[in-house]
Amino acid sequence: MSEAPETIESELLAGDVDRRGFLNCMAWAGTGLLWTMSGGVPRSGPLSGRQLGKGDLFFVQISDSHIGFSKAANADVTATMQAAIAKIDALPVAPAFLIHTGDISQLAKPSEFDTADQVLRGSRTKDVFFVPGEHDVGTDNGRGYLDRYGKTAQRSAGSGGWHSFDHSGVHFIGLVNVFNLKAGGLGSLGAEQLEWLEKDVKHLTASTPIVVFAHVPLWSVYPEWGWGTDDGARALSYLKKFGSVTVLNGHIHQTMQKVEGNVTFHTALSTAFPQPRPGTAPAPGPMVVPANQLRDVLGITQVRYLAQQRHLAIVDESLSGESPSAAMAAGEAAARASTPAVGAATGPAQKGAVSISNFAFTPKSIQIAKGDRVTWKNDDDVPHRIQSANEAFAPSSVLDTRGTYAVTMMQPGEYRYFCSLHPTMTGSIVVG
Ligand SMILES: [Cu+2]
Ligand SMILES: [Zn+2]
Repeated sequence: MSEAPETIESELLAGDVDRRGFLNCMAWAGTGLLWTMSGGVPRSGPLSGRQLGKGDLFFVQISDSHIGFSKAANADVTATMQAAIAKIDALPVAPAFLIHTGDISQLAKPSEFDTADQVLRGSRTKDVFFVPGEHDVGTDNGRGYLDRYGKTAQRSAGSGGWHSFDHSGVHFIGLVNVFNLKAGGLGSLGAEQLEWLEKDVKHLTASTPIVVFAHVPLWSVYPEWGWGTDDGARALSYLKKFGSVTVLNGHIHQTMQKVEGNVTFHTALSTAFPQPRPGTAPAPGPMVVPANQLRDVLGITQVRYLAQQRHLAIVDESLSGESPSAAMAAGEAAARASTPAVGAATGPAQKGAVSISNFAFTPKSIQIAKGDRVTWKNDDDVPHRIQSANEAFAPSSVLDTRGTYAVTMMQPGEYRYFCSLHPTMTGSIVVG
């Protein structure tokens, strides 16, 4: 082989940008999709064998492994996580480190974290930086996660596992936005972490490139599905002075990019299963695609920092090398076709029974008499957790599919509750 060919950059068409200003992966081509910024215009195109120069940095983001998940959308999430690691190990240049942007596990079980760690240890790249997803902290308020991964946090401000580090002149900040979620809200960073962030970046010069990574998107991707962070804008306000800010997120299991001023916001593919594109299905959650297309919708994200240009280039790559578009469309169509019409559900509801399905409580408001029980049953493929908005009753454990929880209400009144993993899911109990 002679010298590396020029990178071909093709401008995205206006139609690839939706009304919120996100760029969707329409221009996927060849082995992957390169997102880059050039003269203020986002461009994309296939990545050629661009080599690392002196001072350049190369790292890889993986996300949403959901080890422990075993349903129709992917019966073997360990195998696909292994395939992602094999893909990384086969790259011509070894990454300096990996970043895992959360939902390592499905239910935060020690055995699930063990399996994930074992897969990661198999990689030639040994350094991995983590932030948790809501699945990693939902069961035990993050104790297991923090015991295991909190130690990698350098200069951590204590409780939450957020941290920062420097590499090749780039300042990395791992933020945690999956704790203490409030009814009706989205992801949340909280005052303590925001204060820490303000201090953390104060001493840096404006020319320092910043990479922020966190599980739930810091920007409002689709609040209707909880895809955003309540105080994300405040975090970004502390980063205004910097010439280059790149925000890497997971959680939504699909690639999306938005460029606003000097901030480039990007979400990664999952290694476990896809989720539908915003608004294309009745609810978020694991999406079944044709089995032979599963590896089109799972993948990794390569990030190169080119020191000369002070520029980050982001490349998404599916496990198969194919574009995810066709598989996504097939999965979304199947999800729409299999959704029963509203009200056509399961016959007359049992007294005091609340069904959790498609990320909603049905009925949303349930009427019972004093001394009666309310029983929730999770009919979703996704775990949920019932929490009273004002601590009127104890929270449930994390309810996996078909899991149930019941409380007996002794005092008349209206009791609001929500899912502490998906706080946009709210409901109420009216005790007469
Ligand atoms: Cu939930
Ligand atoms: Zn998540």
